[in-house]
Amino acid sequence: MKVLSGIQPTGRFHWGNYFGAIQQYIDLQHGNEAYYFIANLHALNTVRDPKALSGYTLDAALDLLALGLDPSKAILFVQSDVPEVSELCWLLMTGTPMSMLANCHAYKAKKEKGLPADVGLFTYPVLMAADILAYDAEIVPVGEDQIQHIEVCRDLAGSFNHHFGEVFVLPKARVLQATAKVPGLDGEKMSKSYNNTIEVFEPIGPARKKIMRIPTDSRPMEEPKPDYEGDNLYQLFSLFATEAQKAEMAAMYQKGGFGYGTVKKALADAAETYFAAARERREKLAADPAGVKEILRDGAARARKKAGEVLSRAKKACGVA
Ligand code: AQP
Repeated sequence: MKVLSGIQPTGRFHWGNYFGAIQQYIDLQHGNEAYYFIANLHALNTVRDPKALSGYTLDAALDLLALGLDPSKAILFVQSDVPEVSELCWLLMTGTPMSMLANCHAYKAKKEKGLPADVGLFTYPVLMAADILAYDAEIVPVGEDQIQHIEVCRDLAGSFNHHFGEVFVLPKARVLQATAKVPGLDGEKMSKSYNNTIEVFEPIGPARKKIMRIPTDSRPMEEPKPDYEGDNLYQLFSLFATEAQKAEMAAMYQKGGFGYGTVKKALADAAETYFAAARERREKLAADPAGVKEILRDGAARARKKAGEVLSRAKKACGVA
């Protein structure tokens, strides 16, 4: 299968990015033709500081490699290194109804809040469609928030195929039920814009402090808590725990007589252990930025080859080649 996904370098990756998307990238690099890119053109919609954007881009590559992305198995590259995608985006834009984009949630949310939105945000789903279609991707591993954009991609590809012949492969989203929407520290979706995240490689001290400050309900400690599955702390703990650890924690909630501090400490310990090896790998990788840039260059060359083929297929089909 051909697999593709992109992730924005708008800051450092958080637990939501990891469990919703990155973990899938790593699983799917085995036995598939996998393309993963750092979406710096999309990030330009929010990051307007050039130094920060290039810094986050390198950080994103370091994070992905440290977390287990293997460049001998998957193709890792930076979005702007494949200009064919921007050209393909134009071909798709010429047939995109305004109403379809006006309905997309990222744009709609800004409008509803009365915030000014630019054309980049409005057309974001078309660039995302080009990102996916350029590699004939069949599977797109993502979190729940991206399902709508993949539907837009399918609609645009279907409409292009209808007009010009079978050019594009229609992709499917791959969302893992258990981690489709990882909650943040406040129980809402974990998201940079809600300021409720814990970063994967956040220094241990500050990460622990954030965990210890997670708000909890005020039920007395003695009371059993049979509705533990809806508890934010329990949900976060489950991300890192084995089945046996989860069962033990569930039993504790059902029995009652504990303080939430116990759960917070268990969560902090589990998260620390979970990412310990990746943290070490990241330190080693960070000592060799030239090596990481070489991986990205090689990835871009391989990605351009595939994107070039698809672009020329699309251009021929619509009469501009
Ligand atoms: N909380 C989440 N649960 C599950 N999956 C998530 N993803 C993001 N947050 C969660 C998935 O991570 C991938 C990369 O997403 P992105 O590059 O679009 O990052 P993002 O969604 O912009 O991250 P934020 O923190 O939510 O940023 P803002 O606040 O700018 O929107 C995607 O597959 C996404 O589904």
